Amino acid sequence: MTIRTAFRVCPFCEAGCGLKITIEDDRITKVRGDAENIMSRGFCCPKGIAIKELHEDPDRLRHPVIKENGEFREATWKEAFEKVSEGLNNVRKANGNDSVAIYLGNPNTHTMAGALFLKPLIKALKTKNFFTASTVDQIPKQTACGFLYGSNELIPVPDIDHTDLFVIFGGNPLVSGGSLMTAPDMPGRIKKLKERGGRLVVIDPLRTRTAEVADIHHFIRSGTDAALLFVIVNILTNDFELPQNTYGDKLKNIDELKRQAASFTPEIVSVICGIGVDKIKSLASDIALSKKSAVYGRMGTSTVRFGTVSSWLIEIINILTGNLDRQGGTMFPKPAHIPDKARSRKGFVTGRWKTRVSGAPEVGGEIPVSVMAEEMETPGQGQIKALVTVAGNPVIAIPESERVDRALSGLNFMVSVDFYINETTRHADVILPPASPLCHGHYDFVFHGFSVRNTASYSPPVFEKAPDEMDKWEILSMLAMIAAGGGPESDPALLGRIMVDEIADATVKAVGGEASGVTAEMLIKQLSGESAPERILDFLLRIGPYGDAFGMKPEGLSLEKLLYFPHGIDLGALSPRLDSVISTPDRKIDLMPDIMQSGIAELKKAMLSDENKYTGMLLVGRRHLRTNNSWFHNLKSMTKGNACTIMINPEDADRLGISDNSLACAETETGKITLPVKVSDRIMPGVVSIPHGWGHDMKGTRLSNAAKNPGINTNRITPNCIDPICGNAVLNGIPVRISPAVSSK
Ligand SMILES: Nc1nc2c(c(=O)[nH]1)N[C@H]1C(S)=C(S)[C@@H](COP(=O)(O)OP(=O)(O)OC[C@H]3O[C@@H](n4cnc5c(=O)[nH]c(N)nc54)[C@H](O)[C@@H]3O)O[C@H]1N2
Ligand SMILES: Nc1nc2c(c(=O)[nH]1)N[C@H]1C(S)=C(S)[C@@H](COP(=O)(O)OP(=O)(O)OC[C@H]3O[C@@H](n4cnc5c(=O)[nH]c(N)nc54)[C@H](O)[C@@H]3O)O[C@H]1N2
Ligand code: SF4
Ligand SMILES: [Mo]
Repeated sequence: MTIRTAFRVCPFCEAGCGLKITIEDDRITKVRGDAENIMSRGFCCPKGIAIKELHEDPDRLRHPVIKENGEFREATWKEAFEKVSEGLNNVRKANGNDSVAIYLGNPNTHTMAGALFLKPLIKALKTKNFFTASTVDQIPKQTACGFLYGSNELIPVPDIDHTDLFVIFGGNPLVSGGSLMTAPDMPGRIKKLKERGGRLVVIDPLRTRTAEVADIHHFIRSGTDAALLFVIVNILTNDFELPQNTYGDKLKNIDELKRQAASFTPEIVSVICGIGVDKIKSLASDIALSKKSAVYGRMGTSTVRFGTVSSWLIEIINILTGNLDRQGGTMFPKPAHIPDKARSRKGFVTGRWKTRVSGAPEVGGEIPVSVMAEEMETPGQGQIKALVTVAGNPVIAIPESERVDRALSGLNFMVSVDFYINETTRHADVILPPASPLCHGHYDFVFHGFSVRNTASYSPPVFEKAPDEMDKWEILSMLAMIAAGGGPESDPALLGRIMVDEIADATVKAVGGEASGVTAEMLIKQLSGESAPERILDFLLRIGPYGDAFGMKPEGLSLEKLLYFPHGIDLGALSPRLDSVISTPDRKIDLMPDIMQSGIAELKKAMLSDENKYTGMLLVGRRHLRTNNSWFHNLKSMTKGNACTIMINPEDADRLGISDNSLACAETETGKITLPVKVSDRIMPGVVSIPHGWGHDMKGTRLSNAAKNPGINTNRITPNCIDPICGNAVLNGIPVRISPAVSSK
């Protein structure tokens, strides 16, 4: 028997914990947290351990499947790509480029293939109908940061390891692992924060696990954070002396900001958000008086009606207190693969085009998933008739999910890159499954950029894929080449070579062209790495800010060096770098971007005028430690102790005649669902909570374990409402009617 140990960064959430995997004769016998990993130091959660189950899950597709007479059958890759080529080309030829849409799901951000090989695919498709899970997630934060700092990629992260006061609005990092804040071992980090005398404040309508370990938890009525944040801005600008000269003359428009904030007083907003006047005042003064504070917001402040305004105000608070770009505040990481180059100063714009049916604005090149169904249903030039999905489950993930489901069933052609036949991919004509995550290497191109510490880490493949399997990057290359007019017989390695050539040419240009004595061939010859993603990574690391500059700085980073450090390389704490990254045309921060004005006007109408105030029940979502959006319910260990229930406060339950473990109905303008009740004082009165990602009872899927305990999809009743500034879906703070249901027993 041969026994070996492999180290692998977990690809399932943004924390990126190190895993230690023991393998005996090609079988995984143990998965544990890697005690030596420089970021996670042995921490991992049950999802990381479940990588073994995912690897071994018999339902996970090992071969492409093609639908024939309504049933999937196994096919060869050749057959599958021929069918894709024919399907996509027929639709495009007959209806134009926009008739083919693409939807990218969340796990793309967790693979090298997703980070590198989707861009060429999107470019080759030449479609305006480009959708991602960002518009049911973080796009408000990206939009706010885009307008403030000039790029939607410039999102500061809370420096949790050095702050004195960490304030979380609508995030539950103890369960989610943290989002747009890569900080594995959140329990350990919070413990350390407290040990050094720091404090954690959580604002959430649910007493979450994170709220439980907080020094202060405020229940907030969902959807009202924007008003509360405005009060804090009002108090900060009026009652406190703001730090002078922190940003030199970089800040613009503070007077207009003050003017807008003036309408929001603690007395008015207290009634709206449900937090007492004194508590609001002391929250504001704590933020103002702490030497170092980091205010942070996630899903609860993004996926709400005023998500962009809330996300913007969170940045504003960090700026007003001088905490943006300072240790212990919020900072911009410096990942190893992004060269320090002159940044574009074009600034950030949105709305370069509008969607065909309802005129929703483009943001960052994409359009909101909330309009996907209507763009499929509505006839006319540009109607979506074919869809490519990559690592996504929009039938579960997006509002008005039953309508999305119907819309997908009406398409002329659909291809999915996924290893499950789930609620979405069951509509596909062809499913192209990438090999198991353990068969490809991993470097976090996305989340090294949101890390609370600068680090770099590469995990080589743990297993070789079977000869008849394809890696995700190869599948995406094939799709890109097919979309670009190449045949189904293309060589997937070709695109990788082209991409390496392009980076080499740009690098040579940046050093002054071949006159400098450097040629593309010289650089390419020195690359190491077996696959295209590895070679691209090696290139980017070597020209990156810590790189070996192709031997000119021998102590610098390269792929080879990363391979020597299986537990990761520490590149140091975050340090101030606003000056070098800010990308606005005048290099200033406009505190009051014009685009916010319409949102503020709406906010005032909805919250400050009596006739528009909503006082009924509100619905919010939640996450469980043993879930990963919609796709972990097929793993047995992930469904233990984890149920799809509606959580309701005892006060509301009594008033409505609903008891624990009974069934209740939740009804919105979109639909009605019935689900088991959990009565709990963890949820505040007036708000109910239902987890998302469930609803695995649809015909035609191949999710045998998930189907045993299907739960119900909350997005069946999520109305199709968007944050008008960036088109993000409203998933929290939804008006809902709750009533007892007759038990079906
Ligand atoms: N275990 C697990 N981990 C995950 C995932 C998963 O499904 N399961 N999903 C991953 C993904 S894709 C993401 S984006 C991240 C999300 O990461 P987080 O945002 O940290 O996770 P959520 O649990 O969605 O936390 C949102 C919180 O906002 C609260 N909330 C709802 N409405 C409001 C409101 O109006 N105001 C305030 N202040 N709070 C509100 C909810 O009660 C909830 O506790 O998690 C990632 N990690
Ligand atoms: N009501 C409500 N709705 C929500 C949310 C909420 O909080 N409330 N959260 C929203 C958020 S934050 C998100 S990010 C979305 C998630 O929505 P999506 O990203 O659309 O869906 P997931 O459930 O993450 O499904 C991911 C799919 O990718 C596949 N997959 C996993 N790894 C790989 C891989 O390496 N390659 C390929 N090709 N496929 C892979 C899985 O099999 C699964 O089918 O849901 C959103 N929807
Ligand atoms: S916290 Fe996230 S990265 Fe860490 S083991 Fe769990 S799922 Fe994996
Ligand atoms: Mo997400």
